[in-house]
Amino acid sequence: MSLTKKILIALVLGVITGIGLSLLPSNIFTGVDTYVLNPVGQIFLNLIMMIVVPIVFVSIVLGTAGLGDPAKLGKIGIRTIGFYLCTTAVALFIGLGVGLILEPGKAGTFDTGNASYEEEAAPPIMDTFINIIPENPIEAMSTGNMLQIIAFAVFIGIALAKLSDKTSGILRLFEQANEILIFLVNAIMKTAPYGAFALIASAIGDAGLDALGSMLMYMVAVILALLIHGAVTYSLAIKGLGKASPIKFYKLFFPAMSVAFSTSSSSATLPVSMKMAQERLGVKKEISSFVQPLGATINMDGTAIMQAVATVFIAQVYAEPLGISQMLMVVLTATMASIGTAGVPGVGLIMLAMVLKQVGLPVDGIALIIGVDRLLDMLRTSLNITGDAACAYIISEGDKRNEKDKTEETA
Ligand code: DAS
Repeated sequence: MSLTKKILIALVLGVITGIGLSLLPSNIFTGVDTYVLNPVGQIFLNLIMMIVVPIVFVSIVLGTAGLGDPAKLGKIGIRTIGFYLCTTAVALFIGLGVGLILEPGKAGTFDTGNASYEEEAAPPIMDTFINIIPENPIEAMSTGNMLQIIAFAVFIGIALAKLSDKTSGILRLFEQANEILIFLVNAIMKTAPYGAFALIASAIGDAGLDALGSMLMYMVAVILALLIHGAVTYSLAIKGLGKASPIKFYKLFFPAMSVAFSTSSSSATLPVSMKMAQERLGVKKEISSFVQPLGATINMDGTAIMQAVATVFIAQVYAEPLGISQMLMVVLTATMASIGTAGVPGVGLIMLAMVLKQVGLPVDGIALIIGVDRLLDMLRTSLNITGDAACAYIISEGDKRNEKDKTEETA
């Protein structure tokens, strides 16, 4: 049986188990979660988080060195960031539109009196740009600062490309390190069904059917917007720019989406999403190794959708309708906010506090949605990494067409 089928079955069984546990006395769920679900889920998470930093660093060094010409790297960088900013802005408009049409904040009564949320400070945007260059690359790796790891790896890769023959031994070392890491990804992926089962059962059991019921319209609005963005925006881009079948793209990339769903972490899914893009979608390694790690950090369209819907939902609950200028501010703030935060579980809520403050809405409103956020985080993280892979695929296919045209010209 394929890995995809095993993960799908594991997820279905996990949902059933989670619903079953939420119907039992809470102490039973607590016991099962503490001694079974959480340990299994956390071990799976730790296994893939263990290789994120080494695989991102090694892949980007090899990818950058493989591109050779820094000018080509610059071109790919501009196309990548352009694609990411455009799709995130589209995602935000879709989220705002669905929120305004479905009006989830008016679909029931919500207890705003006791709602309180202690916001965590998100990094100021300018600091994020300045701090992309690491003072201490080893500290960047030990703290998992993805943007700094990417920047350092790009410098090393450019140096290897420029020094070429003088450092061929080092390049070979990186290639062999990459082989080791790919072997480890394959081995760890065999545990994915168990991890997926445990994580989804724990998330559903923890949320409880009551929370799911009262927040149903909010969840429907977020899920609908996520589906529209995936089925329309990305499909049009894959078809129009990538000249490929979106259905085939999603079928081949699905295992990575399921790992993202299970882990709620773009960064943790990176080893698998790069493996699927390169081996199944045929994305050139040097492009995948640069575009996807960058995307896991700065491109979060699924998160942007949640933030747009949540902002409209909170505005409706507190009866503070959003004006056009406030909605444009949501688009700008949420697009910029996603750049500085790593792809880890729950980061979307940290950024949401920034967006709400920017448009003058009560941050305490986050307390209304936090109960179902982990389940939505699973779905939006799957969309986040799909956008990264779609971008890598489109840029890779364009690069292949350019090379083919050049070959035909010289022939
Ligand atoms: N879990 C985040 C990610 O890894 C997204 C989010 O929190 O919204 O992409």
